[in-house]
Parts: sequence; structure tokens; C-alpha cells
Amino acid sequence: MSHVAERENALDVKTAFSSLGLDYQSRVLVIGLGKTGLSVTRFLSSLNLKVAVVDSRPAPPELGTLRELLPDVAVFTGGFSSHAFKAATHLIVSPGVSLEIPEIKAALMRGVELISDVDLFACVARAPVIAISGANGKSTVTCLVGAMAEADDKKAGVGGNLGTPALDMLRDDIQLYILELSSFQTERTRLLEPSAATVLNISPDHMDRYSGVEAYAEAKRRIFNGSGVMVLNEDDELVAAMARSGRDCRWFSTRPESRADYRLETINGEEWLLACGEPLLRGSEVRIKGRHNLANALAALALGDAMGFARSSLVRALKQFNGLDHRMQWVAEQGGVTWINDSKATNIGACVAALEGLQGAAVLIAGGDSKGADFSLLAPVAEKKLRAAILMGRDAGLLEVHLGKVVKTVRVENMKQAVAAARTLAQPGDTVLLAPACASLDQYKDYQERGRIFVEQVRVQVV
Ligand code: UMA
Ligand code: ADP
Repeated sequence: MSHVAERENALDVKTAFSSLGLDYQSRVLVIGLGKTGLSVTRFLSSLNLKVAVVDSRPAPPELGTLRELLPDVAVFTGGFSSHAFKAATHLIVSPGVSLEIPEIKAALMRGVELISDVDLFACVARAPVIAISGANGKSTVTCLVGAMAEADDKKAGVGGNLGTPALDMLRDDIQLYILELSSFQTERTRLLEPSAATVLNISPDHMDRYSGVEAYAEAKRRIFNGSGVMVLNEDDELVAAMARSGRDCRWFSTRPESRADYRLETINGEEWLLACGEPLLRGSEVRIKGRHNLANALAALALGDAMGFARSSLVRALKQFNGLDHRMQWVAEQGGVTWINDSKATNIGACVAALEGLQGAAVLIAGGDSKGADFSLLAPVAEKKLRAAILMGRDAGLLEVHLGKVVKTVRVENMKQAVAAARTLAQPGDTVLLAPACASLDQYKDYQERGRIFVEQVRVQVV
């Protein structure tokens, strides 16, 4: 029997979704036909619930797949059709779409219910959930905890903002869900109550969607709904302020003087990772490198402990996990210059973490879609670490305004020119670092494509 058929048999729709007020009379409008929109439409259709889809783009990415799978579902493209909104009792808004869109705001004012794919998931998932958010490190920690679960012989579903929408992860044989959640997902979710959750850190990102960093933090704080274990970063003021009395709060920190539950300690001249006083492994044995990755490792240990994984499984995973592509990924060393691909550094916090972790001077390749970032925050570390900044993409001019005051800047049109310029500027002992501090979508399909093209150009021009 297929999973969909099993689900239909096992689910009493009215009971399962009573907290969302969803039943066979409901008419759900799915806004956005990307991965999330497709997953929701398939899920609701499999339960025979009434669903329609609207997308502002003339040819949304999953239109072809939806037409093939569900030719009868009504789809409105090329704008937010008022006709589609008029009939809806419930809206499910894809993460990439702001709730500030006038048509959405008007519908919510009329009393149309806002629900989310994560809420639907929360209603039907039968295994415990670990939820992971933060400005940076979400995907790394999500995959690391996934590796810990595997080392502990648990069948885990790993996804969410990482790539597989929550509803596409549902399976009866899963023992544990490990869900990466963005602020766009937590802000519109109210039913998920994870067994353990973390906000790894907060630094400004998506400032084109939030009124400020506090509003961004507030959206992320919702990941702690319910009564599960809260894993908190002692070194981050905005995260530390999320602690709630009466809850099981477990702290991590990389500051040498910290007494946090999960922390670092120098023993006989070597740095160790400690879990509640027990030295587990040396920092040098953690395969993913950099100070920020020690913080990620400690957070993952806290989550693994919260779920009762054997400590030996946690340690094994930390010793084996290689990290993900496009995050501080070593590409080449030539003539004493190291080339690093950190294309996933799509905000200032990640770019700063990358630069602070480097020995010697760096030539930085940056630029793209700033998402409303304030690049003055990048100037201090740029002044300390950079030999030069090579700037490209839509918001190169904004970067130049702030970096130009403290370091040599060069404007280029594309990655080929960026790599050529970096080759002439870098000196032996330097690192050339692609850490754009911007999203890639103004010039590339996604950050992976940007990283791949960088690696290709390094191979063609440098090695
Ligand atoms: N869009 C429109 N009009 C629409 C609908 C969408 O222009 O009517 C645009 C959005 O503005 C956005 C793009 O289409 O630029 C994709 O939006 P979407 O919500 O349809 O995206 P999905 O394909 O459903 O993917 C989403 C997440 N995307 C976003 O949050 C933008 C994916 O995270 C996630 O993997 C997927 O759900 C499964 O959960 C990606 C991401 O960039 C990796 N996330 C941001 C980040 O990590 O910084 C938050
Ligand atoms: P996310 O899923 O939150 O975007 P990733 O693990 O994909 O996180 O990493 C995104 C970027 O942030 C990469 O450039 C990576 O080097 C950097 N990074 C990872 N962990 C941290 C951290 N704890 N603090 C700051 N930057 C980090």
C-alpha cells in the first residue's frame, strides 16, 4: 500500500486538523508553487481536501510537476488573482512570500485562517521532532544531528528549510524528525512543539522582510513553543534572552571562561569539548573546521543528549562528519594561496565568521542581493583581515560604499572576472574567500550554482 493510501486510511481528517479548523468544507488556497506549495497541494489532495494554488510568477518552478500529478487542481499564475482569494477559508503561504502582501493582508483581515505546511506536519507526525533555527549554521547542525541519529541506529527524517519540505518527510517508519526551520517558517507556525529545539545565533538577515533584528529574533523564538528542551547559545545576547523559567534550558558556549553545560575546556594544553562536565573529544578531532563549527558541534551534542543518543554515537558522528559543500569548502592551494568556497555565506554574520576564522590576509569575493543588509557592520573585520575586496552583483555599490573606506576594492561583472582579479591581488600566504554576504538570486539560480561556478573558474584559471 502506498504511503498516501495508508495516510488516508489512518487519518480522521476532522480530528487530525481540528486545531486548524480544517475539514472537508474548507477551501485552502496555497500561495506559491515552489517546493513547499507542491508538497502542501499533494498532501491536501491526497486527503481529498479542496485546494487551489496561486503564484505571482507566470511560470512557477513546480507548475509542470503539479499539472502532471494533479491536473484537476485549479492554479492561478502571473499574479495574486482576487478570484482565488475570494473563495478561500484558509491560506497556506510559502516561506518565500511575505505576509505583508496586500492581498494576503486583506484576506487575513476578513478572517481567513493562516496555517502553514509545518502546522499540517505537526498535526500528523507521529515521531518526536528536533527543530533547528538560527541566522547561520542551521543546515550544518541539522545534518550533523542527522549523522548522530544514524550513528545511534535511529531512522531519522532530515529536512525542512534544508531542502525537503516537512510534509514530504512524513513516513510511518521514521523514529525521529530533524527539521531545519527558517524564520519564514517559524513566523507562521503555531502547532509544532519540538521535543528539543535550538536557535543557534541571531545576526541580521532578511532585513527586507523584517522591521529589524528584534522582529527577526521574535520570529525565530517561536521554535520553542511547547515544553521541550531548549538548547541556547550563552554567547549570543538575543538568543540567551529567549530562555524561559520552568523550562529545561541547556546552554552551549565557546568562550573560554564559560561554565555552560556544553563548552570547551583546555586540558593538558589541548582544547576539549565537554558535555555536562564530561570531556568527550578534542576540538582537533571535530572534522568540520573553524570556531563557529565548534559552536555548531556543541549545539549538536546538546540536541543529541536531549534525545538520549549514546555519547559514543555523538562522538563518532563528530569525528566523521565532513561538513556540507559551499560552506568553508577547501577548493585549491596554488603558489601559497588557498582558495575557499563559502558561497552559502549569504549574510554578514556568516561572512564575518569566515573571515575571523582565517589565518593571514584574505582577498574577499562578495556581493549579490543584500536583502536590506547594513554593510557598515562588515567594515571592522574587513579592515583587520582584507588585502582587497572584489565586488560583484546587484548590490556591489552598497558594499563599496562601506568597504571602500577601509580596503582596496575592485568591481567586476561576473565570477570569471572575480577569480582573475583575485589571482592578481592575492599574495603567498593569503586566502581567496568567496563569502558574498549576499543572496545569489540576482545572478545565479541559487548559492550552489554560484559556488559551482567559482570552483570551476578556480580549476580553469588557477590550478
Ligand atoms: N515567489 C514569488 N511568487 C510567489 C511565490 C514565490 O515570487 O507567488 C518567490 C519567492 O519570493 C522566493 C522564491 O519564489 O524568492 C521561492 O519561494 P518559495 O516559498 O516558493 O520557495 P520553496 O521552493 O517552497 O522553498 C522553500 C524555502 N525557500 C525560501 O524560504 C525562500 C527553501 O529554503 C526550503 O528549502 C523549502 O521551502 C523547503 O522547506 C531555501 C532558502 O533560501 C533554501 N531559505 C532561506 C534561507 O535559508 O535563508 C530562508
Ligand atoms: P544556514 O542553514 O543557517 O544558512 P549553514 O550551515 O548552511 O547555515 O551555513 C551557512 C553559512 O554560515 C556558511 O557560510 C557557514 O560557513 C556559516 N556558518 C555556519 N555555522 C555558523 C555559525 N555558528 N556562526 C556563524 N556562521 C556560521
